[in-house]
Amino acid sequence: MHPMNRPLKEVDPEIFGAIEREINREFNRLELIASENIASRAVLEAQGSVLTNKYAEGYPNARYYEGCEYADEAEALAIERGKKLFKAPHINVQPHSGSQANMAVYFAVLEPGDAILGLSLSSGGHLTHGAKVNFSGKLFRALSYDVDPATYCLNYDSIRAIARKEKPRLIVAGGSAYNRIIDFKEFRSIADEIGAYLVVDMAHFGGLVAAGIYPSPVPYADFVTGTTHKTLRGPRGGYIIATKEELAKKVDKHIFPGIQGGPLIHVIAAKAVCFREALDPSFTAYQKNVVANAKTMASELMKRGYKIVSDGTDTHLMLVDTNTSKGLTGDICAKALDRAYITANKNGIPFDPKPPKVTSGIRLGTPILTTRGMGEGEMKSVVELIDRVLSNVADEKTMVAVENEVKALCKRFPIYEYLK
Ligand code: DSN
Repeated sequence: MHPMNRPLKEVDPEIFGAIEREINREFNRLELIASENIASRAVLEAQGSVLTNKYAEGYPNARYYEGCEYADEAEALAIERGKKLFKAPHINVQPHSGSQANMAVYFAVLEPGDAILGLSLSSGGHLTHGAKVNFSGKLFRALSYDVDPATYCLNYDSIRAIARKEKPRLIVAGGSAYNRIIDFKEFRSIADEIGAYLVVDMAHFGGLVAAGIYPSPVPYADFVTGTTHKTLRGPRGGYIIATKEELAKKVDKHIFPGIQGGPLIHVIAAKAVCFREALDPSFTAYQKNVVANAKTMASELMKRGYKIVSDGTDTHLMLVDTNTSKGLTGDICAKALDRAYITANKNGIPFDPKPPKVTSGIRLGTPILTTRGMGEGEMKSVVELIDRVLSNVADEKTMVAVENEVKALCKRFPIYEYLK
């Protein structure tokens, strides 16, 4: 047999071991990172396929390489299903990530130095919405809006006032830690008033939109960008929806050849699988449970005296103000939880005085626990475990006890059995 047939275990025991350990980590821990999910076996199979071998620069039926007929099949299916899922006239499934999706959109319609207006990082925006350390803040004149200091929700009057004064060429709605329904119609009216493009980054809530349980930005935005690996539960990657024909052409050119070369056809095939799974009615039921679980988690935390930013959630995620609730930084809380096998991330809260590596809060999300099949009863148990850890962050005995309870809970809701 050709030596290329040797299994990973034999060829590279170190990488094989790291993957085995990651499987065990995912199996045995409560993953509450709001931007993560567990991709299906079908998604993983497509992503781990020989399609990784193929160069297919260009788009279906218009490639710069020969031998692309099966790559075309995969990408055409991803496009067809993506359009159906989001009721969109055009979707580009080639962005390697959400950041690259946003970059291609900006490059398609802006010149360096143009002004963009997005949600500030500390109010829940993403790096690519104009953060100083990001290309978006370096190449463009980045302006930001914050959440309202009283409600911690978006205040459209104040966004409109900034837009009128600064006249950005492009407005971005959406974010990574904002968990309330966004009024896209209102954003459209603000953008129209000043002749700006409207981009909605639905990387986080795209799965909820696909399931029809969060308003779709597609009827309002010029571009909608997103990722396939978060609530959508597919492979790691991005996509761009363009709602007007001339913008579709521009953005396609700016993905390839603008900022990317060969598309990751194996990932695009996995995106097609993800869209197919998301078109199934069971996906709507899943997303309903994701949001119901997040609401239960938020209200149970509040019952125990925790301050949740904006006092609840409409989505899959919430921000816990750990400083107000417990006098603890987000960093200390996230580390203590991880020690007890509960994985979350520290996260700045709106107007956070603490730096991003410390923060005053943590972000919690329910996509993974829900994929595992957990429901209301389990959310209550998880909150009880979180509370025990955060009330005893320096007590190793508590950590061991919680770790054991987490492992027992995870055993009742197994994942990836076929890999064991
Ligand atoms: N890094 C992602 C998140 O965790 O929300 C945003 O893309």
